Formats: sequence, C-alpha cells, structure tokens
Amino acid sequence: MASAEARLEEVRRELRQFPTSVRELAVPASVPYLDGPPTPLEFQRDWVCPNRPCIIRHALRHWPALGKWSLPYLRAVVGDTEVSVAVTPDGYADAVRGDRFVMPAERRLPLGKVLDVLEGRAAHPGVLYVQKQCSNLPGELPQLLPDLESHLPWASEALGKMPDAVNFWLGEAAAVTSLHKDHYENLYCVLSGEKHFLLHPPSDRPFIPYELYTPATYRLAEDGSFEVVDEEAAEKVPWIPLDPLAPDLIRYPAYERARPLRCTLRAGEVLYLPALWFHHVRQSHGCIAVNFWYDMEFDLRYGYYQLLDTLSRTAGLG
Ligand SMILES: O=C(O)CCC(=O)C(=O)O
Repeated sequence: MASAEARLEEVRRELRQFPTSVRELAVPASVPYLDGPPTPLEFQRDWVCPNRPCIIRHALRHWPALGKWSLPYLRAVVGDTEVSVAVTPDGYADAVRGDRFVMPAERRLPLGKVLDVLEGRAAHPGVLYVQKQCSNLPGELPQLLPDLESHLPWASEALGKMPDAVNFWLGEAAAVTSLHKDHYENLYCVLSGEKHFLLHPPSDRPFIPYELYTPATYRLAEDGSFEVVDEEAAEKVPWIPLDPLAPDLIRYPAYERARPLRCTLRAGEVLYLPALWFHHVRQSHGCIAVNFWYDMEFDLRYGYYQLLDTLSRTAGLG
C-alpha cells in the first residue's frame, strides 16, 4: 500500500493536471465577442451555466451615457457632488504589500476635485480611484441614473434576480485592481476609455497562490505621506500575493503553468465576467465604467470550487 506521502503526491499530480484538462474541455483560448445582447435563454444556456466569459457589443447603444459621459460632462452634472475615493500611494487598493493586506485610505471629495487631478489641473497625494463597491452609483451619484438602465434586463431575467450592487468606477491609469475573485456574476460596462482584464478560470486555482495576511489600511497624513495601520483585532485575510503582470516564478513556480486570458474592453462593450473567475484589472486614464453585480447561485459549481480550493490549500499548492 502506498505511503500517505505518496498518496498526497498523487493528489498534487492530479491537481496540477486538472486546470489543463478543464481548459481543453471548457475554457476558450480568448474571450469571444457577441454582436448584440443575447436573449435571456441564450445568456443562461451559453454563458452562465458553462461559467464562460464573453464580451457583448452593441448592448448599451440605447443608454444616453454612451457618448455623453466624459470628464467635462461629469464635471457639469456631478462636479459638486461628494464621493468616496480610494487613495493609495502606488495605485493598488486591496493588495498585498509586504506582510500585510492593505486597503486604501478613503477620502470624501467633490467629484470635481477628482476630475481636476485626472485632468492635471490639481495635485493630490497618491493615486485616486472612485471605486466604492457598494452601489456607489445610485448611492452617491443619483443624478447620473437617468443616463442608463438600472439593470441589464436580459441578464436579470436570465439570472432571475436584480443586481445586488451597481458600481461606478473612475480613476487614474495608475489605479490597478489586484488579482482576486468574487461570488458575483459580473456585467462590466465601459462607457468611456478602456479597461484591460487579465482572467483565470476558477479551475486555475491550483496554480494561484493564497497566503494569510494581517489586514491593514493606508492612513494619509496632512503632509501627504502614507502610513500602514493594522486593523484592530482583525482575523488574517487570505489573499493572492502574486502580480500576474510580473509573477515571481521563483516563489510561485506553479503559476508558470497557468494560462491567463487577456482582453481589452472598449466604450460600449460589456464583459460578462462569470462568478469565481480570477481577475486583475487596469485602465486607461480617466476610464468611466459601471458594473452590475448579481449574486451567484451557490449551487454545484460553487461546491466544486470550494472542494478544489480546499484540496489545493491542504495539498500545499497555494
Ligand atoms: O474595474 C476595476 O478596477 C475592478 C473591477 C472588479 O474587480 C470587479 O468588478 O469585481
């Protein structure tokens, strides 16, 4: 009978093989484009059920926001409105820095001030990103709501629910969202500029390292310097330390076998980013976007992913 170590090694071998098998069976080589919004049936059948991303063109043509939204338009309509802004020294909010998981400093600023910085008319310490992910569009910028739909009807019908959150994103080119995943079916709409997504299917989990970090927050001092302040009595947070744009393959050699999908989302396009897909996001300077988060169904797929996650962790793969 094989020793426990030999059996564990066999589990590791299977886990390392698993992402390739799934890729061959079910992951496209690049993110496919659709020429218009799918019907609810098509969306559910061809994309949500197989947990497969796609980019949908011509789905926002009827939104006044498309064509209208620009930095001068935002200044005219909501320039005086205060919004919550994430501020970081290096553009990375919610990211591993050293041995900490560091969240951004939060500032309440009139959107016009953010626009001044984006347009180079004013300076502000650090990198600014309007990205509060708790329905900041209806919550903080309700004047913009007449410019778009409150949800994507074909998606809501397919998913049998309304979005949990409608988020507004506006930031500098230096603002980057580190690699992570969410339990949301994400419909991400670019209204102006471009977003660059790097994606991994959930099946790549054995190649993607997680470690536990003490949570902390940047504090922005009056003199413009940043300090990292630990959260009080908080539990450690599992997060991905790897930067997929410059992966440290000495430290995380398994990642060499991962095959990210990359895509650029342009104004008027909608990315369907399926639940549990890992994503890393960059943007053009002043890109304006809105996304809809629909809570995922916690079904068999979620159960399988949890099993893969537990196996990868306990087998010491990441
Ligand atoms: O646009 C971004 O910077 C990040 C988007 C994201 O992570 C999300 O929608 O879950």
